[in-house]
Amino acid sequence: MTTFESIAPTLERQAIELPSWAFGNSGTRFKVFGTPGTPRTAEEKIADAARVHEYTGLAPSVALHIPWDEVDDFGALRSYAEGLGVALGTVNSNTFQDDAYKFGSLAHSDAAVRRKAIDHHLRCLDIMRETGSRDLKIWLADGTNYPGQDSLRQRQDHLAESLAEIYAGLDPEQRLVLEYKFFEPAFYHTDVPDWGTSYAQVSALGDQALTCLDTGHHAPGTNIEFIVMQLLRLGKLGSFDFNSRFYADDDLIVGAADPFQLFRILFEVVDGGGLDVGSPVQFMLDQCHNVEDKIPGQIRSVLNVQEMTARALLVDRPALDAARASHDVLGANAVLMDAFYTDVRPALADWRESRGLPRDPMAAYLASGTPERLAAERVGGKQLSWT
Ligand code: PSV
Ligand code: MN
Ligand code: MN
Repeated sequence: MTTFESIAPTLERQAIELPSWAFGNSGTRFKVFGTPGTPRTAEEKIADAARVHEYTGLAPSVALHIPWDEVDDFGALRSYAEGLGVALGTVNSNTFQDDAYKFGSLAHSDAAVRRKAIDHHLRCLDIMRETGSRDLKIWLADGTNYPGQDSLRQRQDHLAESLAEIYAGLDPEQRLVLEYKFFEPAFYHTDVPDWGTSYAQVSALGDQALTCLDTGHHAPGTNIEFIVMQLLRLGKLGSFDFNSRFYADDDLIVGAADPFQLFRILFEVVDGGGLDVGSPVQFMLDQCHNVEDKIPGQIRSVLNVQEMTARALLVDRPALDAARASHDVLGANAVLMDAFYTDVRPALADWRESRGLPRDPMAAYLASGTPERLAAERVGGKQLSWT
């Protein structure tokens, strides 16, 4: 039997990066609803992220999105964040909101558009030097809507050339992570639709280029944990964007739609060394809170990841190995399910308390008076949105 005490050191170093955009208003193409207390500046978003860390001890860094988090002085933003106990993390590029990118960005047929998109990424690398960030995360909206619209092959070649130029701009400690997504906003083809394409592209670049796996970016029924295993096995799993989905790229709270899937993913992470000291895997959330409050939404999210990580770590490894070796199919399955069905919440509450954190971070935050204070203070100015 695996004890909670034996898994505590691994839980202790768990870190989940929060996306700045989770604290802004968001919605669907039908409506973006405002929420009282929503940040109006990049600083206010970071302050909210720091609150999630203060209550959970799980979220020591916050990812930025450029230009959504554009400020005059990124060094000052870094000092501000550090003063609140969090670091600035992954920088996300954005080549999907500009008219110039109507037909693509890094994979566009026109060299002038590719130039503009490459320069944007090189500027992101400069920002990362000021913020102290390691990772440049690239998600591209590039693709086409109709068969024949553009050359699939040529776009892939252009993408490779563009990425090579960005890669050449990396400092030795910087990394490029290339995210894939099977559709949307393009509906016929997407230029980086799957892990294989991301893997092919980043492998051609070199060791500082890795793949980002967003859990919401797969077709229904995809065995995501298999992809996790394979990328870990190949040494190319750079980061996770955690969220959950019922239908498409829903960006709902991780572990909400399918906790068992999250468990299976984290079991493969544990198995593949993704939680070991020195692991290259960066754990991030990529979520939006359309109708629920944002800070509580992020608190719930990091706790969901922590709870499923604890369950995955509790798998009785010797018992599993023995069952597998003897081809005890149901026995092996039972070992996994026993861990999945273990309620780790009481042990986590005790452990949190022993580390000076609230037993119940959600209740503590809601009782703190902070939600009401933020709603009263943050009047005037323009609330920030996802876009
Ligand atoms: C768009 O699908 C997306 O949700 C990607 O997952 C990115 O990671 C995120 O936006 C931020 O650019
Ligand atoms: Mn993502
Ligand atoms: Mn997405």
